[in-house]
Amino acid sequence: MRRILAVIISLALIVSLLAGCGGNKSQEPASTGETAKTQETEKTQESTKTEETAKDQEQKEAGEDKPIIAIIVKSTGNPFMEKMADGFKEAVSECGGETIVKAPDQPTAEAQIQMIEELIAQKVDAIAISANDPDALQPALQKAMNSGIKVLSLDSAVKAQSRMVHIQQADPERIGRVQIQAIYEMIGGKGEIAILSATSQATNQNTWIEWMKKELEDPKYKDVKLVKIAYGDDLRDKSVSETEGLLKSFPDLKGIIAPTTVGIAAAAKVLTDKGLKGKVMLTGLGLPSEMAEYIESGVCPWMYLWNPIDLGYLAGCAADALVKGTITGKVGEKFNAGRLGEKEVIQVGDGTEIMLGDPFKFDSSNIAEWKNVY
Ligand code: RAM
Repeated sequence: MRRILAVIISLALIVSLLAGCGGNKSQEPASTGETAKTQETEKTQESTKTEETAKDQEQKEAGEDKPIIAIIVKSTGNPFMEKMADGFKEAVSECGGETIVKAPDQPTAEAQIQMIEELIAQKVDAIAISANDPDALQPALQKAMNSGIKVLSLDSAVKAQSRMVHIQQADPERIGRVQIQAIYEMIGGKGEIAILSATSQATNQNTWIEWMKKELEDPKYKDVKLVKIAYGDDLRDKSVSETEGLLKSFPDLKGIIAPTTVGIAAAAKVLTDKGLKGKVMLTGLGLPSEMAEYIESGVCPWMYLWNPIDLGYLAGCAADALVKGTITGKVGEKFNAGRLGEKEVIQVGDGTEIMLGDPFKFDSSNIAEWKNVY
């Protein structure tokens, strides 16, 4: 019986390796999201702590060593995070592993720390995290690494000392600068602008905002004034009230940049409801599925993003490569990221990263094509 079971497991393993990690389903550029168009995201059952522990036990008894790979997103109720987790599950499943998805109710470091502690106790093989606060997460993540868990961040980085590698969506300098260039063009080169961000501790938004400020130092922006950075915490209601607050406090406001998919959708709704289309311009980072109506109406003439499914998928492949020892997170290492092709670990600042691609511009000419993709 044991022998038959072993043969079945080996066959399943070979099939999954050919289909996923080992194979190369597509060579499409990651940032175009073309791959996601043709490929339905495979749904792996979300796992609870108890289910996984029982499964882990069963697998050990059967002599099978299936990697348990966890992802902690910023918070629940954010469609970008859901799509990212879908891509992650797809990759882990292709690689023959099991995924645990953890999503805190609120986008706080405290909630994420509690989840890291739970995953350490569960003895998972890897943890991928999108950070709500890089400083606060450091001790818990170091504890995880010291206990032998492979740790990586994606989307919103943790500190270089708290991870083995970070999965970067696109060059942060380009993401930051391009949003200032866009609002400058939209408001005709002068006037007050504001930023509606996510949480005040989010690594990714804060890095992009630093690059926005650097871009604003160019003398060409001498007539553009950044009046406020507001934080909607990636919560829909708070993002709505923060947008309303900006409009009230700055009656001459000409433009809003929201470098968060939750923020931009909330701001677009407020501007639409208040009839401010064309009076207060809007750009930033948005999901085509949530923003299509506002791009088509002209409330947000154009915006940027990358494929969140591919971002999660790349992190899932990288987590598997770390667990299997194909990579250790050192510069110059290469691995096969399934349908995204070969990827390389590069040095950025004091840590290493794996890059997905370029930010993609969505406007009225292409939004119809993308609104059903992600
Ligand atoms: C929100 C989150 C996420 C960010 C996107 C652009 O969904 O803050 O971290 O990458 O926006």
